[in-house]
Amino acid sequence: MEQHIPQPKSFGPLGNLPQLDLEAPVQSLMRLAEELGPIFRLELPGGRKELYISGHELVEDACDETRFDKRVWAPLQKVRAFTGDGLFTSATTEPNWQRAHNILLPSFSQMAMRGYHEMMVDIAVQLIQKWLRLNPDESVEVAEDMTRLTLDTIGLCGFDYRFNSFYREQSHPFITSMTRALDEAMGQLQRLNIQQKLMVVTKRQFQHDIQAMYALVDKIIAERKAHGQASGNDLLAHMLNGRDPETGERLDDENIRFQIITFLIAGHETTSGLLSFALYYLLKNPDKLQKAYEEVDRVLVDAVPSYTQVRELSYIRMILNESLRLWPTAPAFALFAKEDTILAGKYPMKKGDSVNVLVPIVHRDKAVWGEDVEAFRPERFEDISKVPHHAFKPFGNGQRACIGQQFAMQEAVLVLGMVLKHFEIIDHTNYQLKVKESLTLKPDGFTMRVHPRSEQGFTIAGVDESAQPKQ
Ligand code: HEM
Ligand code: LEH
Repeated sequence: MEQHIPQPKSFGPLGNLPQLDLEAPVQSLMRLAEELGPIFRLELPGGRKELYISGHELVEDACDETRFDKRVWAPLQKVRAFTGDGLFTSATTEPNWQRAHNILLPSFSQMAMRGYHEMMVDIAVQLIQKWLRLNPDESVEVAEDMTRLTLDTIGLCGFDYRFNSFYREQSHPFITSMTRALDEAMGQLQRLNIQQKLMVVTKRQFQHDIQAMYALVDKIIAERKAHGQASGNDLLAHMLNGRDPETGERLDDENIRFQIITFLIAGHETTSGLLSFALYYLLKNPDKLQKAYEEVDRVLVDAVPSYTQVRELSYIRMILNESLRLWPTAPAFALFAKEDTILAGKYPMKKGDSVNVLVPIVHRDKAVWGEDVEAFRPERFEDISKVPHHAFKPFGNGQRACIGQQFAMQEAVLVLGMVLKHFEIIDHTNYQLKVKESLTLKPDGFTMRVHPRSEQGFTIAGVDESAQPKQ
């Protein structure tokens, strides 16, 4: 028997928009899921009808790749204005998706991570040095510094380009354009066509930002070509020189531009949010923080961590997974039915019909995670065989899952490990979590204090910690 799907009362051409906080659409959707249950429907401007799912059975079934595939849904269509048929915003059936996937996969293997290690350390040391030079009464803007770090890391590892964000008070101009363009892309989702047409200045700014992003990327490509296309062994070298092993084809120049913008966006926003949420949860859970200190003191015994030591930080990795459970920084993805089917044996779907997965609610499904879903408990990830993988989807699904997952985790473990090795972290404002939304999620207005932990005064890349002011 066909099942009823709840939908809140809708308001003419605005649909269900009045029920949503437009500054925080994902959190509005989370609230609706809590009220209406594991599946509900919304009507959005432009006559768009969307199904949102968040129960583990529905999500597990929709993740069956024989029947469902990634949908480049409305938010991604908007981002596509500047990432074109790059990996993140192309349909699986577009020729450049498979081509780029085949060419770039080796750049994200566990083997490749070893090659990025020195560069990741280079940028992490810049963060540590900046924090070591603070006075005791100064505080750190957590998400802002983490964004500096993750942008500089993908810039250096991916393209041998230094954004040098730690030497700038304001964001790098690429980030200013990128942030504004992403905000505008998300804003467009909430406007009626007529409103959109009238926003002439906004539209002009959007086009200006897109051109500014293209200009930086084209400069990076031109400089590499000028130094001999074959130089380097980074992502850009693989994009320029790689051939699809199945067909022998290369990526064309326009697609390389889209891929670079994709990697600059994807490569830093989410990882920066992850590190920020992890620090927030550690501040609020002193017993977990203590366990983390014990691990870094035991494993990180040298001035800078080795690749192998980073791999040994298993509790730090569990902390990051638990942070991704509570606040998956890429909070939603969409799937469509490849043929007529019945979702979880209950909900008939026609070929092309789609569902949007609300990841933060899937990650709070009590049926699989237990009653204490709101508690921050990294120990859930201790025994990998006990993790309900079908209900843990922070990196998406199947062949369209995040290609940068290993990269993100390697970087985040390294940085969180180094931060905890060097600093006592202090919740000087008794920060109350407020989640800011653009394409991704981050703690809003989150600051903390950091005090050097070392008594004996070890050195890191030339900075003597014993020279720091003592409390
Ligand atoms: C795709 C999450 C870091 C590059 C995805 C998807 C998710 C995700 C959920 C699937 C989106 C969808 O189905 O529509 C995350 C999270 C990260 C992270 C939570 C950090 C904590 C990274 C990094 C990179 C990256 C560091 C690159 C260096 C990509 C790309 C795709 C993708 C290129 C598209 C893959 C494809 O469809 O072929 N990511 N990501 N991500 N991510 Fe990430
Ligand atoms: O749900 C959203 N918008 C609604 C409309 C709203 C008014 C309810 C809709 O249906 O359009 C906003 C949700 C946006 C979530 C997109 C998450 C994608 C994040 C991926 C980041 C890219 N990345 C980074 C690293 N790897 C990939």
